[in-house]
Amino acid sequence: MKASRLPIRHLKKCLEPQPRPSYSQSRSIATSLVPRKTCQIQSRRPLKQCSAANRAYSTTVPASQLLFGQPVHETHPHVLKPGELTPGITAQEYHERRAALCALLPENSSVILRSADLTYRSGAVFHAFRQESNFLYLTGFSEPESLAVLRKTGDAPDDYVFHLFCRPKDHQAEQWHGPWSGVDAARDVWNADEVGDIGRAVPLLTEALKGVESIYTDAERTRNGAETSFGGMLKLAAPHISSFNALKSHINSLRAIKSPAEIANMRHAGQQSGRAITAAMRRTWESEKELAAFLEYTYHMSGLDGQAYIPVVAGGSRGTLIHYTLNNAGLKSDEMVLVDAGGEYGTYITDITRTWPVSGKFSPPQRDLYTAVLKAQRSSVSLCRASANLTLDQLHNITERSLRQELTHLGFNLSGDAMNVLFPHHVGHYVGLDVHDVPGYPRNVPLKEGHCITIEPGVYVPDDDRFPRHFRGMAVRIEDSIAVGDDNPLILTTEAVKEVEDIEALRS
Ligand SMILES: [Mn+2]
Repeated sequence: MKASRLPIRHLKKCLEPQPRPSYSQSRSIATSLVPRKTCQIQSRRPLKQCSAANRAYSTTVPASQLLFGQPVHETHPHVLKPGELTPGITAQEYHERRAALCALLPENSSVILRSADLTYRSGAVFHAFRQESNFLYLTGFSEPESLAVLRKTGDAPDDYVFHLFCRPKDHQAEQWHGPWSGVDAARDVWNADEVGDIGRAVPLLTEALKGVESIYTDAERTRNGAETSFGGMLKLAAPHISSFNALKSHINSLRAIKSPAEIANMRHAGQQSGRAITAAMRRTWESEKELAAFLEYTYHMSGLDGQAYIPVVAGGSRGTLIHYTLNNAGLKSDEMVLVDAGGEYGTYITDITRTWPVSGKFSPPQRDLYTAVLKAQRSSVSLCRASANLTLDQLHNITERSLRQELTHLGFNLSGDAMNVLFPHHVGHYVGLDVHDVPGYPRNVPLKEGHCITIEPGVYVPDDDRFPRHFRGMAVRIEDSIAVGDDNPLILTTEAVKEVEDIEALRS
């Protein structure tokens, strides 16, 4: 992919300090701190814009002395390498994603992405902000109250204009709410071609959508029959457009296949999470809460962003409740504990489940049931390769057949709906930026290199007379996150041990 429409020397020329000094965060980022690769993307901007910017921003302030709404390399060199906008993902890769999306769309179309909203727990108490996943995937920009527009302008990979509208710097407001990045940084760090104050969204959108015939967006224009503020804004800005299309399936087809950098992030998340879970298995825990707290603490301390989702830490028969998340009961030494708890790194998640005996040693029935699930899990994991030419749905059926065979050997009567009772969920789902990634992307697609999925068979035995007494109330789930390879699966969570001998050896 060609990255540059403007030679570097032009960029450098337009970045030279100018005689009229004024405060600027942007020039020093571009000159002294953004690496060559990023500069190449910045040079996608036409020369006339550089010149215009040049007049407005003329003096340099080291970016490392500035505050942004999220880590940038200059302020957080321990988090981001030069050229990266989010951990592991470069500005170049974000540009390539935008270009790849625009290449899928017809002429004279535009993509509009609306950032996530800050949500409130009660009153003024807010939840941690998480950017809308497609917005994040295409921009790397993690702030609420933002709009991104991609305007396709031609057929070459570079032929699009990236507009990013966000909150302008406001020192008084930022004193209360914490820093945000501002309009200049949207251009100079996040490489938008056109930027503007989100407060002027209507005139900015009007300009951005000139000549556009169809819009691709998943932002709601109406809700419960009433127009949303986004819908109203679009009506004012582009009354001539009547062709609206869902964006999701187009982005899903890109997001479903992970790049090497994305897989590296997920491998890191899987490795650190796996190590934390193995460390947890070494110890005897008296309560679900302590075990959950240990994992969350260890994820943060090992450099991960934190937990990828509210974990399940379920002792004994609570493990039969698939989404048990109270995590507040005591643990008994003759029971197993089921832990579904993954960490997140660079906004990429890992999904992992292990089940082990609280005492560190399996009782004979615990060992039998555990081994049955492990055999089915291992054989399905080995099929996560393109050369097997299987879909997730087919893997589910294969896993169910192996479980059926194993459980029959253990004396289960599997007539009627027994398998649906014992194994009530699908064997897996896609993983990536989201735990259930690319929602709506079908599970009947043959798996290819770069698909990332989970394989997570489980058996949950209710207190029901038709099942052998010594298994009743037991729950076992074993889950790994896997990157599908051409001829081999890459198990992303392999550091979490799962063989019976390995689990028992942790306490000896
Ligand atoms: Mn899962």
